[in-house]
Amino acid sequence: MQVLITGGAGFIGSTIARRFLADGHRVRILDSLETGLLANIPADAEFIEADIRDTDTLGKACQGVEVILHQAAMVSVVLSVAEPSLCFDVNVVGTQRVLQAAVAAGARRVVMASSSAVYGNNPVQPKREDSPLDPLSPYADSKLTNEVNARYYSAYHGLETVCFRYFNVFGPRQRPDSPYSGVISILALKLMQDETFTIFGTGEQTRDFVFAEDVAGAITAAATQPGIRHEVLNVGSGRPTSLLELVELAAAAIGRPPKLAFAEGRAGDVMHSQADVTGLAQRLGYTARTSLDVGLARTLDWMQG
Ligand code: UD2
Repeated sequence: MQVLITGGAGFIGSTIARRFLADGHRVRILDSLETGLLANIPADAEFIEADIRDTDTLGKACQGVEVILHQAAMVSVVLSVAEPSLCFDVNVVGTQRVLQAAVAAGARRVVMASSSAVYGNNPVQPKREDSPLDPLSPYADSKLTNEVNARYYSAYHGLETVCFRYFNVFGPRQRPDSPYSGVISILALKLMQDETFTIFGTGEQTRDFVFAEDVAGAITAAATQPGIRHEVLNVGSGRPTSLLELVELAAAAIGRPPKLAFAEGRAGDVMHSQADVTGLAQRLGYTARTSLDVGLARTLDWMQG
């Protein structure tokens, strides 16, 4: 089938692109290259450099497309707090345009990236899709609004929609070069360079780390499964790992003791985050398979070139 991946030059989008090409699908990528990289785009994919808010180009990019895998977004929570209007414009207006363009072009389905951020500081563990929501940033707010919009497009325009609440996604091609990069990419780089890794808080906070190729597997199921109208599903491993455990695993994989420093916890950091993944298994028959050890080893291999 022909798919369009918005944000396909990004870390997650380009992992999805590789998976769909390997499965024999035709892949078109639309990306502004704001945070995505040209080097991430597979040679066999068609590439259009544009922002999702550019309705004319978006409309053309949707022509002949059966399923849209919408990953483009402003992805930084911290940036969203500094620039809430820009976050709303890119994430909410941009996503509304993707949904509208999908309907106009006759696309069947949109699978889009939401976030565990919608749960905020809700202390319930693991988080179920029907757990209370507590969006605490413009970013979380934008992702929740997109879920509501997707439901509307499904109910009133017959567009099939799947919203995936990603937990902490990691893997090859994740950028370690910003202070807000995923913790695994930062930690791996520090260990490899024998530099000090700073733990914010006690290190006892837990996260649900899910390997990007498993996310691509879940997206494949979401794109191909018949009989979907509107779904909102967690995408995680279902397992909590503390930061201290993560450091130990990564250091063992690299074979060098870590140099650690501790600093005050980040403002707004949630203490524990774990996905209930039964929804994903029941609705789409998919469960993430890659263990943290294996995923870490593959990420480190990639970083070491
Ligand atoms: C993740 C998402 C974010 C949002 C949020 C919702 C990533 C990269 N970010 O943020 O987009 O969806 O979940 O809750 O997946 N840490 C350190 N040292 C470092 C960097 C991080 O100790 O150098 C800590 C950090 O304070 C946090 C944990 O590691 O406790 C994970 O940090 P993160 O930035 O990878 O992801 P998170 O969960 O804050």
